[in-house]
Amino acid sequence: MSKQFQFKLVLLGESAVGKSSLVLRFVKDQFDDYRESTIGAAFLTQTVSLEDGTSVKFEIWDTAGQERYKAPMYYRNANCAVVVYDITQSASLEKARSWIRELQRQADPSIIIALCGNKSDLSARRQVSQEEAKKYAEEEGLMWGETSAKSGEGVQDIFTDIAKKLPKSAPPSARTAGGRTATGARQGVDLNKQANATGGQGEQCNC
Ligand SMILES: Nc1nc2c(ncn2[C@@H]2O[C@H](COP(=O)(O)OP(=O)(O)OP(=O)(O)O)[C@@H](O)[C@H]2O)c(=O)[nH]1
Ligand SMILES: [Mg+2]
Repeated sequence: MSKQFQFKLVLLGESAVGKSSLVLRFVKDQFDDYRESTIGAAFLTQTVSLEDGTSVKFEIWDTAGQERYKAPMYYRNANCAVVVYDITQSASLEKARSWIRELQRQADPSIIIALCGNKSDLSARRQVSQEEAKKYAEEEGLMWGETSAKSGEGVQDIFTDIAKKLPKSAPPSARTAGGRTATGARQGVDLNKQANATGGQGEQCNC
């Protein structure tokens, strides 16, 4: 059996940039033109198989972009974050920058952050250039990519690139019980060593 690792991933970004649509494309390969705005957060899981024979199970927290639901608990202990903006709305990149600043200040220092420009199928209405977003991502040491939850373009790539980048093991000296390092950073949990894997597909949590 191939080795499977488990990581917590959080999606953040302004309302209507397409966070839930990205997750729906990634997990079920579907798209809805009319999606309800998320209330609280939704929890889903999806597994990515890598070429090296390992697989990564993402525990995904799809948060609500509306300000009234904002809560740091969703990014606390996250191993990775996908911060989404809409390429047709420059204000949504500003919101993404503010999320990134918050993650840099308050999230686990080892968190891997990917900046994701969604709705690439609407490039005729583009307000955020690839150059601008890429330059910012490079300056901040973030992964970056454009996606279209509608066409599916780039969606698998962004999650697979994150899966490849996540550390699959901690140095033995840094490893302590519960998958935490001495610095408190959460490492991947090797599911082959767990009696019961947690998390099911499509669970909804309005907490
Ligand atoms: N054209 C196009 N529309 C998209 C794309 N992704 C999402 N949408 C549309 O954008 C709207 C908002 O999408 P959601 O996925 O609900 O956005 P969200 O970021 O989850 O919003 P909140 O839950 O309120 O934070 C919906 O009408 C989607 O159909 C995309 O890649 N291209
Ligand atoms: Mg949503």
